[in-house]
Amino acid sequence: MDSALEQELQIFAENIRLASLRAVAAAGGGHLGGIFSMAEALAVLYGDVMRVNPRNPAAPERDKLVLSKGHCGPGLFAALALKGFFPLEDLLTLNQNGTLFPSHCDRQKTPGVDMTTGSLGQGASSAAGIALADQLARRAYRTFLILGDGELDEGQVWEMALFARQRKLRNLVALVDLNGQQLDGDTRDICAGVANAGAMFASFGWNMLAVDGHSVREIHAALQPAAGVPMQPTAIILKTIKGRGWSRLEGKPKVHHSVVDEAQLREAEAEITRRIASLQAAV
Ligand SMILES: Cc1ncc(C[n+]2csc(CCOP(=O)(O)OP(=O)(O)O)c2C)c(N)n1
Repeated sequence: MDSALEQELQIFAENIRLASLRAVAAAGGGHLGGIFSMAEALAVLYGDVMRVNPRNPAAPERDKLVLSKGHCGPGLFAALALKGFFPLEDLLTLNQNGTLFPSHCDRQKTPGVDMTTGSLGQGASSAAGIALADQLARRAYRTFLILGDGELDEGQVWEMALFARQRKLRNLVALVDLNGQQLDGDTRDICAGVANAGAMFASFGWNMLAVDGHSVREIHAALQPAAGVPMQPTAIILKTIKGRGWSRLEGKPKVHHSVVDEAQLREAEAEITRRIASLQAAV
């Protein structure tokens, strides 16, 4: 990856944070912790890796993404808006009556959203089904599945892991946002085992890679098709920090859901836009 692309993707990630922050603030609240922790992953996927067309969002010939931690939908909507699927300002209707942007992902409402999610675990099975359909139709496209680490408590994820290995879904890539927190506490206090998500996927017969989930360079390298072993699905463990990118949330406890008032919005906007300016100046 050249440094121009690295810089572009870092800025993309910050703009995902900024746009989802504004949408969540307008809606009165939302899951910024888990949105901010996956911003770099979304930026790499939509900024360079995924073959999608904003003018033809439902074409079968495209890569697909299932955001199984569907409560983080505003992060995905921000990435899609920045990619040109719909105007950025439309995100400010988040969660209002008649909006195309509900708080959780809905494939029947939002162009570019490939699966309806929100009930944790279910998106895993949906993603395996989509990947299987592409495999059977001999379409050479990949399905990306974003899972939360708390979500790994769901048995359905591990049924999917067995199934995907059995069906040799090498076109399926799961990205685990290992931010160490879930709704009501640290994962280590609730289901400590999921901290070993990489070893768990490997033991289920998956190709496994672990990267710094805030390094666009490392994520980009892990997402290259050659990084996967043939005939196996791939799990990429993203080591992340919940709330990354806003000092009020980053690395703090209980940042699963946030209500953002006017002063806090200005504070977060200032932090993020300062980083964007310094990234732009670094050329
Ligand atoms: C089946 C199911 N049980 C409970 C919930 C409520 N819930 C919403 S988010 C969440 C925590 C998810 O934690 P994690 O997967 O780690 O997401 P992240 O920290 O990345 O936001 C829970 C329990 C749900 N959406 N679905």
